[in-house]
Amino acid sequence: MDGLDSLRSTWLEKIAGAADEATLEEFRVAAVGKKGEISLKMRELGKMSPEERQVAGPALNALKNEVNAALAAKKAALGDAALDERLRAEWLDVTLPSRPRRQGTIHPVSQVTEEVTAIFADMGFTVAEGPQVETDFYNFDALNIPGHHPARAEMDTFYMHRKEGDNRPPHVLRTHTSPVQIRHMEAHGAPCRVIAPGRVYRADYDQTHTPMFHQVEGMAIDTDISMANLKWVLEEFFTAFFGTKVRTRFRASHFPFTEPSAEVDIQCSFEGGTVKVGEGDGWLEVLGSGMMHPKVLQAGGIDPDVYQGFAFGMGIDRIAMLKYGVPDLRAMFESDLRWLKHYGFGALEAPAVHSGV
Ligand code: 2U9
Repeated sequence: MDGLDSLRSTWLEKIAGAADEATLEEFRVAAVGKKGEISLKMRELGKMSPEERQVAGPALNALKNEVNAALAAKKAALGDAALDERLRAEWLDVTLPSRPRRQGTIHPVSQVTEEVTAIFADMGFTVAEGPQVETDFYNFDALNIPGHHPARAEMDTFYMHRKEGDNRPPHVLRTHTSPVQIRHMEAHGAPCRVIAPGRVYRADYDQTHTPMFHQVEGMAIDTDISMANLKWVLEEFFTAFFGTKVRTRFRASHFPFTEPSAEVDIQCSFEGGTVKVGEGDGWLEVLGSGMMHPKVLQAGGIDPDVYQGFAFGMGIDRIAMLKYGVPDLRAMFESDLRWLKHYGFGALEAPAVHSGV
């Protein structure tokens, strides 16, 4: 049969030069597919004489086998090359350090709230929370601050808007966390030991006041509670909080919700413009306190003839500034990222009272 040699060399060359699997498939169809060049040649065998067929048949079969083998070999080679290319392109170094990600910090107020909570928890105090929008009953009346009392005006209260004709008593933004404790007494009764940390609001803005600030108040109610217990708890608290023995000084004072009442100073030194707590012979006022007024116990549903309690309140922001050297109260709540990066704590590096850091 004529032309088998050139057919062989044409197809073997084309197959060897196929750049990808799609081209190879085109060649397969054109060579050995149903209407391919070699298949058409095989059909010609029928028209031949038996002698001619005996020569041409095996030769064509051999050619077809050879082309099929070349196709298979090329297909495998192209597959290997494609895999090599993927492995090269998709290579990944899993040992590389990750890209830096912006991370937030723990605000000093959050940090100090955690510390305060941990210290009081050690002394058996639980944490209570309550609404920031309060009725004037819980914020004032229950705390022995009646309508005409100057403390209502003194506290620079934010009143919630009322529609005209709505004559319900006003809601206020709580001016202290004391209402939380009234609600706690109502719900749980006595005896109890509880602290109430949280946001409070007063319409006041200057170097040492922001309209929103943070307080922690606490109370302990039982049948044999006295000012002595109060003094011990507060000294224990300040000593743990500042990590050094801190003495306290009680000065007689007046609050509507406590009787007797005392303002509490902590021992400190003022040298070179810095305040150091727990040393020197200076005093710094940080806290108000006293024995809970019988009327306040009564408002919380507790019998003042059976129970007494001490109560105290202090500004979290102020003790945070003292402990961590924050100079300006107002910057605390400006959400300046540079300030937060400087004064904030890394989530994994925050000092913990229990780890002694
Ligand atoms: C109940 C009864 C009594 C909490 C108290 C103070 C005194 C006080 C101030 C400290 C600095 C507020 O953040 S501050 O401006 N607080 O002087 N707080 S006695 O007495 C209570 C609380 C709840 C039921």
